[in-house]
Amino acid sequence: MKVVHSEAHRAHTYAHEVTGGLPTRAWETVARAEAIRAALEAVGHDLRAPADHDAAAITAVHDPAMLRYLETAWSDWRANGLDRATIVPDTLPLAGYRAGMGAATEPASPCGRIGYWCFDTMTPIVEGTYPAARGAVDVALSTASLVMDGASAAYGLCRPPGHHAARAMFGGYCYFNNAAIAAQWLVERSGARIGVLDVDIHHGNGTQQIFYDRPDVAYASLHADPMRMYPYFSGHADERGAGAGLDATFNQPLPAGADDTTYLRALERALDWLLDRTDGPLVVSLGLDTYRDDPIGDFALTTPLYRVCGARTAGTRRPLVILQEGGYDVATLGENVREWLAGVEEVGSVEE
Ligand code: SP5
Ligand code: ZN
Repeated sequence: MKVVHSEAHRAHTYAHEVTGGLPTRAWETVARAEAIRAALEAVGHDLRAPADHDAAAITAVHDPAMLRYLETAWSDWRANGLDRATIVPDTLPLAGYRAGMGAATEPASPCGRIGYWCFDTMTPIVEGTYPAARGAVDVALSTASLVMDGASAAYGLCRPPGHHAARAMFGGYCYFNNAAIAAQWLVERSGARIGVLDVDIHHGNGTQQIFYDRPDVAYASLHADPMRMYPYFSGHADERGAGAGLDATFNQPLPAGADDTTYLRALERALDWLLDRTDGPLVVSLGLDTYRDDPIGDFALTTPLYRVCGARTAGTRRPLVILQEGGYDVATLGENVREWLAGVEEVGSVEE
């Protein structure tokens, strides 16, 4: 299979994220993407670098002011004499802050700006973050191009991931929403109704928010019930879209300990639902944090199931734009991605 990956992610590196107010080890690491790349190279996948893309594809789904923020955050921080390895917010504009008073405006202070755009404390900005995030978007768009040019499936090794980034907010290790940017790009070029299948263990709040009121991109997600897991505030079964987008969002929150059988049944429901509502390519937000040993997940999936999941997804016979999201057990991450892609290839009609 054609695989797109970029070296730019390597400069997006930091030792700690902040959880519960304390510095804790960073889960979203350089080693994750390197493990995937090595595992795919070892079995002969066809790796290539992405093409550069300009910002128009980003501002098609994100607030241009958020792009400007991410582009300037580091230099602004340094220009203000703030000397630290990473930027993390400490003051956040919750809905209640300005309830009944109109929206907040972006402050001038670097400490205020990060809280205005970033919704959690585990998505640090370092010097290499912006180039890495742009590189991940390039990976997603180059992967989508391969599919528009006729590939039945292609895989983009996006890092940082994207599905928690909303139109005007980032977080959850995500800066730009790679999958949403690819889906929007596919809508514009194919004129088809596009599906997004999100199998990361965390609800893709950003992708859902971006397309919530739109009928032309259908979003289906299987994830840990937000009552118990990050991102906590979205992903309930009664969130089904709004306005013209009503019934174009499908959430299946799953219990702790969800096993292969439970999961596969939910996946099949999501695929049937997507087939009914779309007629073009599927974008897959591929998270492997559903794996039994994932350090931040609580599902019980096994490596052989990933091959079955890839095969069932390819069984839709829709072109697949497969983009990397989460997955934090570095020891098994490469083989779990490899197995998912092997399942896709097993169904056939994937050239080379
Ligand atoms: C793309 C993606 O998967 N983002 C996920 C962000 C989730 N961050 C929550 C991390 C919480 C870590 N808690 C540690 C629990 C140890 N058992
Ligand atoms: Zn995740």
